[in-house]
Amino acid sequence: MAEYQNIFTRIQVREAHPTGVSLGRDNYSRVGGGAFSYWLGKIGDAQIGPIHLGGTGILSIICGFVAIEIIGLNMWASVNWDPIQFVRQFFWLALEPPPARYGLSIPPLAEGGWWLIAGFFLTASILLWWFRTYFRAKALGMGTHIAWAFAAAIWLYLVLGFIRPIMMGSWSEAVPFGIFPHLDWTAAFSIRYGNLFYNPFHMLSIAFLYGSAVLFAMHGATILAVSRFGGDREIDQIVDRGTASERAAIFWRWTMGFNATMESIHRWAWWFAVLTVITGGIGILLTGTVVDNWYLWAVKHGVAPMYPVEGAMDPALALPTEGVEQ
Ligand code: 07D
Ligand code: 07D
Repeated sequence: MAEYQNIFTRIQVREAHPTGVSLGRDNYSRVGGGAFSYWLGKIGDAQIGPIHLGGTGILSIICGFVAIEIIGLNMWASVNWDPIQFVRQFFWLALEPPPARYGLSIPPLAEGGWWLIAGFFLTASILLWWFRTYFRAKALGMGTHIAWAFAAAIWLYLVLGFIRPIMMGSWSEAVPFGIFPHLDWTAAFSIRYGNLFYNPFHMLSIAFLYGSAVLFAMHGATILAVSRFGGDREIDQIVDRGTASERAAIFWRWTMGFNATMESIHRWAWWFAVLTVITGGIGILLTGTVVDNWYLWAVKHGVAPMYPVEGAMDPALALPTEGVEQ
């Protein structure tokens, strides 16, 4: 049976890859042909490697490894070094930040000291990886859009675990390491500060998050739909607008009256994704520092109604409706 193919479906070539343009002193990163994977070829390029690690890459991996070791060993110690319990309870295990009484001082290792050290190495690892995205892009003569989008995510990460705790004067404000413990922290944070839903920057962050999903779906679908006309060659379609780009544009004008362009859709996507974490970071930074209770803030600004002093009923206490199984 013939395999479904369009220009988008790549034929998997098995030979030494072309060396391409000269990269000057970075040419050495082209050494080796890498390996080929048939299955990776189904979801992306079949070629794996060669990978460029460089100084920042190696240091980043070492720091990341140290952070994961500290987190993992602390979690394992918390179940008395029982390997079975470590696996069974893994999702619930945590390495918690220091208790509030230590403020921003250095606590004993077992009372948050390890958390501080792990946080240091994780942050070093993430920042070193950032430099890698920046300098690898420069080496290829690319723009640095990826590095700046990553920087936006790092902004939220730093607000959550570093900047806001410092402004609040206590490491205890920061997020614990652990799968479910960090969800508990997220829920507790919302309740402690009067329901994050009323934080307008949380609202904005959600709008950009949902918007990112919608834009990604619209763009992915549009390009797939016109790839039979060469639409996946997006750059060709920008310089010399062809039938694919034309149809895609007409489709969106027909259905919603307006269309992005082959170029602008990528700016829409970039800004929506980046603004999710930028607005999110602003929202978290304001919480507890400028606004102590988002519900009361919303009442004050006419966003939410005040609960009636009397006559409000807890819905959980309402009598069961007839016919509804309890
Ligand atoms: C798909 C790219 C790949 C990345 C993956 C994540 C680790 C952690 C470490 C056991 C989309 C790799 C995971 C390296 C293992 C230890 C110590 C990205 C993709 C697959 N969260 N969060 C998850 C992180 C925060 C929240 C999952 C990190 C805030 C909610 C995963 C951070 C708040 C839910 C995870 C971080 C918050 C999750 C899947 C850092 C508010 C979920 C993530 C460094 C923003 C979901 C059990 C994913 C879940 C989930 C990682 C921060 C809320 C474990 C690394 C403090 C409500 N978070 N998170 O796919 O299933 O991302 O949790 O800031 O429901 Mg989280
Ligand atoms: C965490 C950026 C840092 C990540 C980095 C990655 C590694 C691993 C691994 C390679 C995610 C480092 C990576 C170390 C590498 C491998 C394998 C990005 C991060 C640098 N909320 N909420 C958001 C919704 C509620 C709460 C944002 C929805 C409740 C808190 C988002 C709902 C309560 C915080 C969002 C909802 C609550 C948030 C996150 C619905 C809980 C935040 C955006 C429908 C009961 C965060 C301003 C993001 C924020 C945040 C969505 C409900 C609490 C838009 C849809 C009311 C405390 N929430 N939320 O991209 O910015 O995160 O808030 O109910 O801190 Mg929320």
